[in-house]
Amino acid sequence: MRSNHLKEMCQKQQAVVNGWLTIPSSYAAEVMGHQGFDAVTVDLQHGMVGFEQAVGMFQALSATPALPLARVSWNDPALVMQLLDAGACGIICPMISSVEEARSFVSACRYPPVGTRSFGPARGLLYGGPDYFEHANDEILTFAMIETRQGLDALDAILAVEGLDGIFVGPNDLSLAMGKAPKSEPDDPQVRAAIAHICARTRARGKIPGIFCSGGAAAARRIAEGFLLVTPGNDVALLSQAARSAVEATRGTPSSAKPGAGSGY
Ligand code: 3PY
Ligand code: MG
Repeated sequence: MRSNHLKEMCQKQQAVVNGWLTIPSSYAAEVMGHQGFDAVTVDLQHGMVGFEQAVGMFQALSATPALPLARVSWNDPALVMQLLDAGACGIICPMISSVEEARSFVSACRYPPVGTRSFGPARGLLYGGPDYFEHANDEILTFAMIETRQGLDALDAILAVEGLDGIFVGPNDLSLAMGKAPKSEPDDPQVRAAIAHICARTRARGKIPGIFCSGGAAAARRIAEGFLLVTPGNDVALLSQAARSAVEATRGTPSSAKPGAGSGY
C-alpha cells in the first residue's frame, strides 16, 4: 500500500502542512494538491462538497504529491467507510465529545477484528495498491476533533482510545463551546489556554496534535507551539485574499470587498 508519509513526518516531529478544500471542484483540488501541501483535506462538513464530488476531488489529488484526507460531516460510520473506500488516507471527525464517540469513529476506520469497517475498498485498491487490506489498519489516520465542552473535559480518556492517531482542534467551535464568539485565531485567554492544553496532552500521549488556522503566519505560530498538523486557512480564504489583493494592487486603493466575503471560516 502507498505509504502514509504523514505518519512518518509526525514521528520525526516534522509538521504536516494540510490544505483544506471547500469548493466542490476536482480542478481546484488538483491545483491545491500541486502547491506543496503534504496533505489536502476535502471538507464534507462545512464545505460545499457532497460524496460524489469528493470522489472526483480525491481522483484529482491522486495525481499530486499531497495525501488526500477528508473531514466527515458527522460521526457517521456509513460516510466514514464510504470516504475511506473512495481513497481517503485519513479521516477528521468533528464534534467528538466522549470516549464512546471516539471508539465508534475509530472502529469505523479499522477492519475486523480491530474494528467494524466493512470490506470493499474500491478506490483504496486503485490509489492505495493491491495490498491495501493488509496495511489499511496501520496506514489510515484517524483524527478526533475536540471542539465541544464535553470533548475538552473527556480529552484524556479520548486520547487513550486505541487506534486514535491524533486530535484536530476546531478553534471556532471550541470558542463557542467556551461561551465566546467563534474565531479561527482565538484571542480569548481561556480558549488559548484550552488549545495549549489540548496540544500538550496530545503530545504527551505520543499522538498528533492538529489544528485549523486562520492563515500561513498563524499556522507557523501553531507549529512553534508544538502542533504537528496545521491547516493554513481554507481554499475560499486563500482565493479571496489573493483576489482582493490583486484588485487592490490594480486600483492602488483599498478593496471594496463585501465584509465577510473572504473569511471562508
Ligand atoms: C472549527 O474551527 O470549529 C472548525 O471546525 C474548523 O473548520
Ligand atoms: Mg468545527
